[in-house]
Amino acid sequence: MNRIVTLDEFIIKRQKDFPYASGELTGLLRDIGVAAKIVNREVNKAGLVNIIGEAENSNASGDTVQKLDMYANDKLIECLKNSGECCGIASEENEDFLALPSVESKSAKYVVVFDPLDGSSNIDVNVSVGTIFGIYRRKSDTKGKVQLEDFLQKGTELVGAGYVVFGTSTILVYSTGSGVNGFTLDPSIGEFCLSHKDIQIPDRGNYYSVNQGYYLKFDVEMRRYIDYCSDLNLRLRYIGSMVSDIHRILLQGGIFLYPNTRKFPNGKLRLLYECNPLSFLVEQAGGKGINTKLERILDMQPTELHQRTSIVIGSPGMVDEMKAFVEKYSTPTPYVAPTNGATTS
Ligand code: P6P
Repeated sequence: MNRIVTLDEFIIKRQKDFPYASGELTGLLRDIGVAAKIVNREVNKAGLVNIIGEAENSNASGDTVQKLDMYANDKLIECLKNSGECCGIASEENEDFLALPSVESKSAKYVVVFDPLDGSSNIDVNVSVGTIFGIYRRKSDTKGKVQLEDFLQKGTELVGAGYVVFGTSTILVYSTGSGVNGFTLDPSIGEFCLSHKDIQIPDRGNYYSVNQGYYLKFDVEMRRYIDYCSDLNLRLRYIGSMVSDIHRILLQGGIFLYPNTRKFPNGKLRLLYECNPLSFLVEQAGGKGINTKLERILDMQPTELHQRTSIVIGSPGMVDEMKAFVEKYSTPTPYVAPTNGATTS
């Protein structure tokens, strides 16, 4: 039987691999691990405690906020204050970013973006949900307050990212830029234990993940690619919780698509705290994440906290294949001559 390696032990050991690491990121990751355990405790008994059901308010994106979302949001913020390594957070559940008070007059170097409970519409029907987080080094002067620019950073600037899937078991998967590792919570000892070492996404897989209900609202090239997946007899799996769909694809291969639709012309999913952290992880595991304009997700320059994007993410061989469909079938935007009388060369 393999020796148990806890998340804390792994984080500390990995810190030694970075000669200049001073422990701040270690403290931050441990805070997130604690928050995950606390949220797990409530998610596991959500059916028993009166925290299920729609809260009276909605979040910045206009989604109805489930009480468990708010609970998870509050716990993550509370835990991120512990080590004093985080100076600000941006959450799906908060309209604006939050500056966190300094602890023991530390000048914290990091900000954290997160979706506290992704796929929360699944809560009432006991289907898996998840937390997604991304960690950036702040850009603004550490002597001053955290600024919006600290959050509007490209995904390539992430120093760490991860997710927690609250499913048949609770698994925390993260990367700080040197590979992806997964830890399963052992409730009997209250520890996340290394269970998925150095995750590598297969080049291809038997799954494709898309909301088939919007098929007729997708652009033609997307519909052609989805037809192609169906022709290949790939299996359609779509949970309605991105983090759960991506977890399957990370382990078994496949492709997840949320293209633009008429209702969401720029895509529905959020760039900062859904697509960037998950694309960082998938790329670290050897996969790819692009938008339907074929731009690499991590290269996109965010312009607002709750910005949305289309996304196609997963096995590299399958993302490349989808790109070929877009290049072959997308109808180029018709050229409209300038009407100001200027001559076109
Ligand atoms: P739809 C959950 O609300 C979420 O943000 C993702 O986790 C999920 O993949 C997607 O939206 C589901 O959206 O429009 O298919 O219900």
